[in-house]
Order: sequence, then C-alpha cells, then structure tokens
Amino acid sequence: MKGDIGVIGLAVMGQNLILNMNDHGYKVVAHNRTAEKVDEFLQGPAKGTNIVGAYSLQELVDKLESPRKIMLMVRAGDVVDSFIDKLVPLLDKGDIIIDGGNTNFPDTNRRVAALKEKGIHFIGSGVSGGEEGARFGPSIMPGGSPEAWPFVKPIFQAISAKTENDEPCCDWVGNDGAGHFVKMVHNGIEYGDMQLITEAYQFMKDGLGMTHDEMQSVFIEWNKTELNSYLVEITSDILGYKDTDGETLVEKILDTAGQKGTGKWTGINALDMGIPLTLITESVFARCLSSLKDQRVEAEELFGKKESIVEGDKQVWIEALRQALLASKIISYAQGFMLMREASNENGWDLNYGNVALMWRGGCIIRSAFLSNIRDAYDIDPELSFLGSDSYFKGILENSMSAWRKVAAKSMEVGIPMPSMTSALTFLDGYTTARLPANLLQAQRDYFGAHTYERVDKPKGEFFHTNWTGKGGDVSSTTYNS
Ligand code: NBP
Repeated sequence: MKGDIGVIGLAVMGQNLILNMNDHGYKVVAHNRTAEKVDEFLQGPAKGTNIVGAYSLQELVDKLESPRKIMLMVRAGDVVDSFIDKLVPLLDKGDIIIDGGNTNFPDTNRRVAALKEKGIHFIGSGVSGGEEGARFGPSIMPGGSPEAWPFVKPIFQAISAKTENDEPCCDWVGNDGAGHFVKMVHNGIEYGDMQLITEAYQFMKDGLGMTHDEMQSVFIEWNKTELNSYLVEITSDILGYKDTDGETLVEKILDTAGQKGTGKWTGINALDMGIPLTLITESVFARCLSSLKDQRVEAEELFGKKESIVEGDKQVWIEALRQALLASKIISYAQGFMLMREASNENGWDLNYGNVALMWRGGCIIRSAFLSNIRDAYDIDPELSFLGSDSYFKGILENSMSAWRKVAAKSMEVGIPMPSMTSALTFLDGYTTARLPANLLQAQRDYFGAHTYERVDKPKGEFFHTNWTGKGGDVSSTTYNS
C-alpha cells in the first residue's frame, strides 16, 4: 500500500505532525536531508507505527499515492525553494507540494504562481501550536492552489485542533499566500497579547508591589473571565514556578526579548498597506527596546529613575487593570482584522474572518474564549470593518473606558512603560474622533511643498493649493498618496 502523504523535515514540527497523521490512520512517508535522522525517527518515536522512511526524494515520490501530497516542514526561505527545485522534475502534473513552515507570504505568492505554470499545485500553510500542537492538534491555516484543497482537507482537518463543538481549527483560507498571511497576522497578534500581559505584570509588580503568589492568583482569576486564554493560563504557571533554590524563576530571566521576525513582518505589512496596526507594532518595538539592556541600565542611573509606586486600593487597581487589558486586546484584534481585510481586498482573497477566528480558537498560542465572540461578530456582519463596532465588543470597550484611562494615566504618571495598552487607547480615541488635526498637517504640507489639500466645503477629489506666503508660485506638486 502506498503512502497517503510524504513529509520532508524531521525536526520537532515534522516529527510530531507525522505522528499525529499516523494516529489518524494516514500512512506517512518520512524524509529528511540528513538521512540518519530518518533512521533515528523510525527506530525511536515512530517505532511500531505505520510510518515508513524514504532516504531519497525519488524514493519518497515512488512511495506515494497519486496525486502525491508532499509537505515540507523545513526551515523557511531558500531551503524550501531548493526542495521545490529538486522535487518538481520527479513529480507529475496535479501533484501537490505543501509548505507548512513559517514562510513570509510573498514567497508563497511567488511559488504558487511558478508551480502553476508547471502544473504542480502548491499550498502554503501556517501551522501554529508548537510541539504539542503539532502532536495533538495544531491550528492549520492553508492557502494557495484551491484545486489542491480537496485532496489535503481530510488529512489536515483530521489532525487539527477541534473547538468545543468539535469543529476543526483548519479551513481553506484563500488563494496564493493567504494562508501564510493569516499565520503572519496570528503571530503579530501573539506578540500583542504577550506584550499586554507583560505590561499588566509590571504594573502589578512595580506599581502595586505585589508578590508572585498574589500575581499568580490574579492571573488564575482572570483566566475565569473573558480573558480566558492559553497565554493567561501559562502566565499564571510561570509566575508560580520556583527555581531549584525556591526563588521565583521568572525574576532570574534576563529581560531582553527575542524575536524571529513574524511580528516585524506584520508591522512592515501594515505600513505598506497604510493600516494603523499600532498595538502589534508597539509590541515589536517593545521587544527591540528590551534588547537595549546595557543602555537601559545606564539610562536608569543617569536619569535617577524613581520607584513607580501606585497608591490606592489594590483590588480596585487590579480590576481596572483587567478591564484595560481586555479593552486593549479588543483593539489589537480589531487592528489585526483590519489588516486582513485590507490584504483580502487588495489581493482578492475573499477571506472569511469568522473562519479565521475559528481556526485560531484551538491549537494555537493565541487560543482563547474571546475568539468565539469574534467569530460571532463576523457571523452577524461578515463585512464588519472595525471589530469594536460589534455590539458585544463595543459594550466592553464602553464599560472599560474609565478604568482603561485610569490605568493609562497612572502608568504615565508613575513612569511604568505600557506602550501597548496606552497606544490601544490612543488608537480608539483617534478612531472615534470625527475631525482630527490632519487639516493642519495638510496645510503644512501645502505650505512647504505645494502638496495640495481637499476642502470640507468642496467635493472630495478636488485639490487646492494656496500661495501661503505670497512669495511662492501657483504650481502645485503632483497629487498622489503612497
Ligand atoms: P527547523 O526550522 O529547525 O528546520 C529543521 C529542518 O530543516 C530539518 O529537517 C533540517 O534538515 C532542514 N534543513 C535545514 Br535547518 N537546512 C537545510 C538545508 N540547507 N537543506 C535541507 N534541509 C535543511 O525545524 P522546526 O522547528 O521543526 O520547524 C519547521 C518549520 O515549521 C519552520 O519553518 C518553522 O519556522 C515552522 N514552525 C516551527 C514551530 C516551532 O515551534 N518550532 C512552530 C510553528 C512553525 P537536517 O536535519 O538535515 O538539518
């Protein structure tokens, strides 16, 4: 009997996905560049299963049922191109290559188009959930050649995480690089969620002087509210985790955050598309700032930074903080969905936002109860342009407003950096202001560069230039927006 699917790449993700596929009754053929790893896998975790090995790409191809489905779980970038180049001459028209790595979506756009010319289908799929997700049910976000989806769908939906209603956290996202785009936004949102939690932690620790046991209890309680999520849950575990000497481990960890680039890609993409994705971008910058450790240590001394004590009833502050965190999180998701909407419109992807929320509902790092509410919001209005306008989310934003402002103002007053919570509030203030000071900005642009402006008392699209000083000419710059 031939294999149902081939997987190339036997590192942590590949191995666990293969074992997951095997659990669901699929016969998997496993290949890896370094052949010893095939043997190690077959004689180790795959022992006693139906998984078979292939020591060359030709052997892999020969062992697969047609149309062949070959999934790459290798390092993103050139390695993917090099495997594609080697596989294509061995494949038949209609065969399917899947890239399950963390690929930047323009690469997937390019690969789908190039392989289409050769009659090979290509799927670029986000896979989220790390090792445990891969093994027992990841969130899977596939996009690319739609013709390939019916062949891959049963396998992917079988191995994916399931919601509490047993719906698979995997569905077709859209053409081209849509799957990898959505995975990128997922990762950006993950940056935002993590940063928001760390800001709440710092407010509690430095501002309210809370112990780790107290903070752990707060996160345990928060996890029973609308904030219920994997990241809040693991934060409570982390805060309670003691090192071998009985001290809290988290305080021994160097405060410089790493990053592998997907948050940055999300921010760059938002700038490219002109979407105000402020919270995620602030979260990326917060990681950048954290990495300037030596400079921060020097600057704290140079500026003689004082302790950031927050006076007042601790319980009242904790509840205010919970509301600020929840409201900020709504803004983060609202901005992320704005970005997806713009990308969908620009690329003709026809994204189903309710389905995206469903795919993130289980298996992935940002899984949370909250995503069910997002799905409901898009079920009610599939074209919702701002998540915060949905009645459920609008209610939370309105009810949290006073507490959110209190926390933001206090953080500024005592000097606790909360870039994401405060920028989220600033965004909402801007978004809900019908007239912003961009009129003055346009006047400045026209003053120094003859960039022209539109008038409130004339039809949109009609541009004017004023000779502000009486010295300039009447020639205006070309009117365009980049
Ligand atoms: P890695 O990202 O560490 O990649 C390891 C695999 O890439 C091995 O099979 C390795 O072969 C192969 N490889 C490398 Br590295 N360089 C190669 C080259 N020049 N030619 C051929 N093969 C090469 O594995 P991973 O952590 O399992 O992740 C796989 C993909 O999934 C990545 O794109 C990753 O970003 C993504 N992802 C990872 C996670 C996670 O939690 N780790 C979560 C979600 C997505 P070798 O054994 O011969 O060196």
